[in-house]
Amino acid sequence: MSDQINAQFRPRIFSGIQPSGGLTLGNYLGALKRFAALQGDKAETIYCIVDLHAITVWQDPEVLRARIREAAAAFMAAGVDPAQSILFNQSQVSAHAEMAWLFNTVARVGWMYRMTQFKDKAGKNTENVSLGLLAYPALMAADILTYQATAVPVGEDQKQHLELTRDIAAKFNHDYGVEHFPITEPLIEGVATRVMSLRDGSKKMSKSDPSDASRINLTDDADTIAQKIRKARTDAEPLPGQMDALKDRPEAKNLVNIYAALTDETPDQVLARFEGQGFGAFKPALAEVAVEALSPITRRMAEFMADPAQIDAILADGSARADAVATPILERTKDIMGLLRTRA
Ligand code: AQP
Repeated sequence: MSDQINAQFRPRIFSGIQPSGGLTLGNYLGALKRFAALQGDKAETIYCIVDLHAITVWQDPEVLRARIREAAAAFMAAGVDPAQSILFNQSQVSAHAEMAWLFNTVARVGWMYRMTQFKDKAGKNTENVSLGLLAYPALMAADILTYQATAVPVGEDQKQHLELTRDIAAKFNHDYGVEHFPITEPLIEGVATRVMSLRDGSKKMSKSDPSDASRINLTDDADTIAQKIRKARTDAEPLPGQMDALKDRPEAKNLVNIYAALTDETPDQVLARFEGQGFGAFKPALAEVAVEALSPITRRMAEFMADPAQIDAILADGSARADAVATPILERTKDIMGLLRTRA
C-alpha cells in the first residue's frame, strides 16, 4: 500500500539535527556521515538544522545562534555539500511551523504522550514542560512531509517519531480522501544507529547529557578524545572473537561498534583482530582510529567557523531553495483542508 502511494513521489531525502548542544560522535556516525554518503543523483537531499525543535527546552539565545552556525559547519565538515544538497536552518522556512499547526489538528494527543523521547525528557515533570516538547513529533512530521520526503536517514532513537510521521500522513490521506503525502521510509542502517554513552552502556550518547565525559564532541581535540576513550567504562574481560558473545557487555559492544563504524568494517572483522586482548590494548587502538577520522572534521569545522558571514550566506541560499520546494506543498495542503485562498 505504502509502495503504491510512494511511487507517485519523486525520491527525496530529508533529515535534520537539533542545535541543542555541540554535535557528538553519535550524531556523526548515526546521521552526518550517512547524510554525506546519500548525496548523489539517486535522490534529492535536503538537510536541516532544526532550531525550532531545539527551543522546546530552554536555550540561551546567544549560545543558540552560535550553535546553529556550528552545526552548519559540522554538516559541511562531515561532507554535506551545499551545492549538491539543500542545507538550511528550519526557522527560516515558515512552512515548517505552518504545516506543524495543520498536523496538530490531525495527530491525536494520546499519540504524543506515548512518545518515549517525551517521557524521557519530561520525566516526572509532564505538566510543567513546554507544550512544544509534547507537540515536537508533529513538527518533525511537518519537517518531513512539507517536502513530501520519501526517505529519512535517522538513528534508532528517532524510529518512533518516524512511525508517528507515517501515521499522520496516512490519517491525513484517509481523512481527506487524497494521496497527498508519501508514507515516508526510515533509513536506519549500519552498525552505529545507536552509539551509547561512554559512561553508561544503557544510555545513548547525547549532546545534552550533563556529563561531558559521556560523549565525544566533534570539537574535541585529539588529547581529549584519547582521554575520554581511556576513561570510558568497560569491564575486565578480554574481547571475544564474535559479536554474539558481547550481548551482555553493553559498554564493550559499544566501543567495538564505534571502532567498526569509524573504519567501515563489520564488528566481527574488528573482533577477529582483537580476540583475546583486553581494553588496555583496544582503547589506544580505538583512540587512534577516532582521532584519525575526526581530526579532519574538527579542522574543517574550525575553518568554516572562522567565517560566520559565509555560513550565513550558505544557510540563506539553502533556505530560499527549501522554501521554493515547501511552499507549494503547504499551499496544496491548505487547499485540501478547505482553507480559503484569497491571495494569489
Ligand atoms: N547516540 C546516537 N547514536 C546514533 N545516532 C544518534 N543520533 C543522535 N544521537 C545518536 C541521531 O542524530 C540525528 C539528530 O538527532 P537530534 O539532534 O535531532 O536529536 P536527538 O536524537 O535527541 O540527539 P541528542 O544528541 O540526544 O540531542 P538532545 O540531547 O538535544 O536530545 C538523529 O538522526 C538521531 O537519530
